[in-house]
Amino acid sequence: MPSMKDLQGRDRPTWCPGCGDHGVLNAVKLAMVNYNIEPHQLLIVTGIGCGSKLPQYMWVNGLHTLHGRDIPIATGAKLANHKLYVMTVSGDGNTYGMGLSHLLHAARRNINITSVVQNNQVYGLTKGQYSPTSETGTVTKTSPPPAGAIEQPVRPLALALIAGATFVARGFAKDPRYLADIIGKALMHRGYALIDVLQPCVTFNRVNTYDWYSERVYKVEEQPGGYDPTDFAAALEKAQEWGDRIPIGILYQVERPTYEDHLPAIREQSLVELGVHRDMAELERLKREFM
Ligand SMILES: Cc1ncc(C[n+]2csc(CCOP(=O)(O)OP(=O)(O)O)c2C)c(N)n1
Ligand code: SF4
Repeated sequence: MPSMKDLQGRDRPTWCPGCGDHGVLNAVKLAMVNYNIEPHQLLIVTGIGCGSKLPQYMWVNGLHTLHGRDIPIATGAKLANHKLYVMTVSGDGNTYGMGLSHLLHAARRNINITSVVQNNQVYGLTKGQYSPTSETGTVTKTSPPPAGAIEQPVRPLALALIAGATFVARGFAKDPRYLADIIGKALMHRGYALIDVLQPCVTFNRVNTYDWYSERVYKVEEQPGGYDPTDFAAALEKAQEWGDRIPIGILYQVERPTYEDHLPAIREQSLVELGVHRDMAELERLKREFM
């Protein structure tokens, strides 16, 4: 079983002091400790953004890819080696902007990967422009006053549910233990899991602060009467609840065959285990036939 110390990276995070990404990093490491996942068993694929630097700061397999393209690359990795735990970690700009179509297709295919989205409602790395989850009216450098952002914000959890995700959850960076439990359960889940994380950007988002969230968040399983995470209608309602009260926890979890389950070639064995058979004579013959 790895310890938190084993997972310590060589580089120290360059995130701003107090950034919610520190909590997400702790939660990922804690999930690996609590669920006994060794570094070689997990691949973290990231896009581009402040939060996407996460695997650089811990001891794990990390793959830093193009902005918005972490999910298709994670999908390829999972199909090549379905015995690996595969997770994407990226910001809301990366995943709900350029990467949104990939998220929807991963959800409907039920690819067995987990996406952790650090949702700070701005573009952090490029200095605070509004993002797909910025509320209408949010004033930033790219959404100036008096109107601010003129679009409706993306509601990612509702979109993921409609697309067919089999695990849909929300965490809060201020509570890494609770988030770690959600991440661990998502990694153990067979199918596409989306975890939206409320991640305060202390430098560029002065509205959605730790205090702002603390006054609003509540855990779904602690609400009066409890909560049934297999109830799709209830999950869809919770996924759209945003304002005075914001639900966190596992909103939805059901079983459905994964994409890999439908592929006989890789169901039993990983492609990486098949080995490469190179018949050079046959290659020469093919070359002569087509060239
Ligand atoms: C194709 C492409 N478009 C735009 C950019 C510029 N860019 C880099 S990071 C970023 C946004 C980062 O915001 P987010 O994904 O929310 O992550 P955060 O920095 O907030 O963690 C953008 C637009 C890029 N690198 N590649
Ligand atoms: S700019 Fe925001 S998201 Fe980026 S490191 Fe600083 S606080 Fe975190």
